[in-house]
Amino acid sequence: MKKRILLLGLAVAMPLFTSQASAAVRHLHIAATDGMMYLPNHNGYAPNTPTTGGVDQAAADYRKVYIRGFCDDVDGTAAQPGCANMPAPIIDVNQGDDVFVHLRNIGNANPLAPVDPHTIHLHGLHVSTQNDGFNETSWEVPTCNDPVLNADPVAKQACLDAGSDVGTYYFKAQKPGTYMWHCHVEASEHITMGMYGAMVIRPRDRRIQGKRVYGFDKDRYDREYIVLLSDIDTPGHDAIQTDFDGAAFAGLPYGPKTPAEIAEVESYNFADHQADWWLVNGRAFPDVLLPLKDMAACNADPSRVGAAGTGDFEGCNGRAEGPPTGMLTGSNNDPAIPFRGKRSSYAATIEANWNERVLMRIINMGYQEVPWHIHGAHFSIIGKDANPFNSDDQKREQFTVHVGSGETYDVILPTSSLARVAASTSSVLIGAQSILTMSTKTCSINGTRHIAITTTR
Ligand SMILES: [Cu+2]
Repeated sequence: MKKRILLLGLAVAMPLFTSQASAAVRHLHIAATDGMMYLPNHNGYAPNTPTTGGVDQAAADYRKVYIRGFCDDVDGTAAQPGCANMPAPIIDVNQGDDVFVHLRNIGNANPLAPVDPHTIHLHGLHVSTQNDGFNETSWEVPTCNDPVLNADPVAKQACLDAGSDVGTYYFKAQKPGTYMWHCHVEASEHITMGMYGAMVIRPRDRRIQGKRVYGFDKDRYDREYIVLLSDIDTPGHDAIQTDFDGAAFAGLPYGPKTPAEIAEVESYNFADHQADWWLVNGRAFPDVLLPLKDMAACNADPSRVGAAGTGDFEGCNGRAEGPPTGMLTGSNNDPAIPFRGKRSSYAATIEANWNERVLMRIINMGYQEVPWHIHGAHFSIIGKDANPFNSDDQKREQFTVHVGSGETYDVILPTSSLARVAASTSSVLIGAQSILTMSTKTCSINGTRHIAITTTR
């Protein structure tokens, strides 16, 4: 009898082990809504590193900005209006997976903002037109949370019962590499408002999964980081927050408003986008030095719902501390799913040991080309736009890569390339920690704003 039980146990355990490694059917639930984020108005606090400890953050040091975005809907019912995270959760799947992305449009927390449909465009994937998220040639997901339906509970319930606020996108994960995804409704508005995130497809072979970008020995890495670049034009965010209403904007508690600022909000045109903040993983310097906030805990906090009807409520992006987030339940990034290798996150501080290979998945969702530069080191570009470079190109070492809008680069930095770390032989440095910090700084050259991407350690 004992033998039979043991055999049964083996028969059950083996398929489970195999299925975890091979292709899977994944259901990812994502909600579209609004939120608030914080941009640092200062240059000042001590960075929160393992050696300096905490930070001193005052509310007055931040500019609160309205965003549109996405958040993890967990089981398709969990998300609440106002939970938007920027960037959006990472879609992280394996080659061969059948991926169903269920988009639920839960509407706005801010009653002043325009009510809009949303979509998901999987940038770089070879999907059908129907699955492309370009609403003019396919379809869009409306919300049941609009003023008309909210005034008619019976009609609202019928809308919810019919599932009118949910749409499902499907794709077969094919080419490994780094991608991005975003809403494609009124793209110039919805993207710049924050509706975008990173996407990763990992090579199929389970023996190398999580350790190789494309499945080859030459793209092996020890740690991986998302480097999602974007920019913000705050008057556009103020315009959407108040539905282009200058008087409502003047009433918001974000410092004095000049007549010119009020006029800009009233007449704002997204075609005139001119960034005034530049972000790495949703953060402007010096906030890139902070650990990420625990978005799930923040969104569950009932006290963050602000004054009703004003359009000014508490946001979850920025300022606070907590474990890295941006993970999407049901993906490889879901902590509940066993996964070999280091997971990606939107953490903006790279920590690595001597003699490791650090992968940066660089994604540009902004309007401007960004020269990404690492001080005191050379790196190799091992792939671009989900295509591996050939061996000779991969061996060529560079210290800057120019990342255009809508492009992705996979870059590997061997920490052994870092100057001055190698005070002695590598064996002496085992256990020592080198911290690379990604940050953006703006500067003015001949009256034009430029971005300097710098790394310090
Ligand atoms: Cu949208």
